[in-house]
Amino acid sequence: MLIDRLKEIVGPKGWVTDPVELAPRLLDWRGAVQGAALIQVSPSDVTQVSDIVRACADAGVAVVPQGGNTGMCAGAVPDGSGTQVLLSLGRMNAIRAIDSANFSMEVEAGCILENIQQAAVGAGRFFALSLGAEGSCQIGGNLATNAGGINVVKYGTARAQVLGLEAVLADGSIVSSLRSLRKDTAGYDLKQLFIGSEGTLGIISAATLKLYPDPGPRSTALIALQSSGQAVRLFAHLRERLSDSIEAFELVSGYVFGLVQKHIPGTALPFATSAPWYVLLQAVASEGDESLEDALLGAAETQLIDDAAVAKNSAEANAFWRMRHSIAEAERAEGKAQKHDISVPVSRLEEFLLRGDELLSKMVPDAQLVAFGHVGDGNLHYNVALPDGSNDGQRVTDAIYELVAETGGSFSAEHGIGSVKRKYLPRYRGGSEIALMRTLKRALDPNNILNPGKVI
Ligand code: FAD
Ligand code: 2HG
Ligand code: ZN
Repeated sequence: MLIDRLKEIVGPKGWVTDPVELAPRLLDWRGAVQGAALIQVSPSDVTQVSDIVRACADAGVAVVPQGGNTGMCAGAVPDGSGTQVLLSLGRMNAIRAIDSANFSMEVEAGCILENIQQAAVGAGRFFALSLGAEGSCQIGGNLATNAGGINVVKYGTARAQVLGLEAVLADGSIVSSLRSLRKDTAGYDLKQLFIGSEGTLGIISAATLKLYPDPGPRSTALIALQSSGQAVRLFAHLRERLSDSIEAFELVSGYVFGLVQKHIPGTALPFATSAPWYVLLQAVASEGDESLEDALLGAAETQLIDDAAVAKNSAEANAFWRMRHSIAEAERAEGKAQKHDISVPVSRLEEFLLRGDELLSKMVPDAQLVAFGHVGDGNLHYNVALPDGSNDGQRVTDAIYELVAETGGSFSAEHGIGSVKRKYLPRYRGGSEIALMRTLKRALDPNNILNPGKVI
């Protein structure tokens, strides 16, 4: 029987069937999608992952990989049938090696992102991926979703942090491309198949990550603005003056920071009066570039900013970032908003924001926009809280996604597709792209056992 075979593979510490213990693993982070599972298995090495997948393939049973379960699209939650196997990577959490001279690090898929960042710092290096869930999300989940976060404007998404990868295929075989090379054109770049595929093409078991030199001290500023369009113009202004020194450039509405102050203890804005919009930005000190303070003074002279607070020390900078990283939690505490993780070219962001305002005020005047995001990447969390009992959710989402398409954007910027956005993929990735995605899925997982019902 499959269940006995799985218990045998992982040993007594490696499985859970108790419903109480399983419960938090079967509900997605937003509390919107509830699943069920035959068993949760937690392998301790890649051979066990391979044996689990082979046993499931032989039995024709689906496998759902799960990291920290912080994903926003319910991709890591099994369906409600109770027949799927939940494969948790959490026990595979070793940082195997740091090669300081090569600026690289080899890690297992279940490593918590924050532990990777700290290990890099311990070796005098910097790992660039950073996001609000970093204390609990795992690198395997980050790579499987091609996570973005706050540092994309300078360093790129999760995909850009990977030199090599090891994955287990749908028949249980192991593909190892765990090289640590910056240049390697020997054949297809196979690791890219698995990055961003949300567990539907293979189970990521380990990765070689790219490290950077320690960027040194940063300047962090919180800036008050009258309009979201001002933020887009400020970004252009500062990027010209500070070039690649900008690590993060985040937009947050006054309403959203109000939610943070309401729900997250010990948070406060450093201004006497509140503003409709804020930008939180971080820049590294770069020789030859203007200082952040001087660039901000220049922006104030041209009325691009209303007020600004530059962090005087790391405690103040951390307090600003704590407010930013707590937004998702504060929004969840206030009640579920309709999420739209969208991106448009930065050059069309202001147009999108203006047209979005117009659309919402006509369509759902009682709705509350819950907007924030990574302006430097053209990625907004354009979330909408509808009044209790409203039936407008679907209509609003459809209209926003159409506007995104008209402004040259994507309806899924950094959270992936999971199960909740799957129905939109054929509309916005139609024709030849979706056909090629299906060809890849069929080739790599002909019996559809890897995370079925997700993405495609
Ligand atoms: P999970 O949620 O466990 O899984 C996500 C998907 O990856 C699922 O489809 C799962 O099946 C698959 N998967 C997981 N592990 C593996 C593996 N080893 N092999 C193959 N497939 C696997 N995302 C951003 O991009 N930017 C942000 O700024 C950001 N901020 C966040 C802030 C908060 C407070 C929260 C709760 C979430 C945030 N997220 C953000 C969303 C989320 O994508 C990330 O938290 C993270 O990348 C998910 O990692 P995880 O380990 O929790 O993955
Ligand atoms: C963030 O940027 C995350 O904080 C979460 O991507 C976005 O909760 C959201 O909508
Ligand atoms: Zn985000």
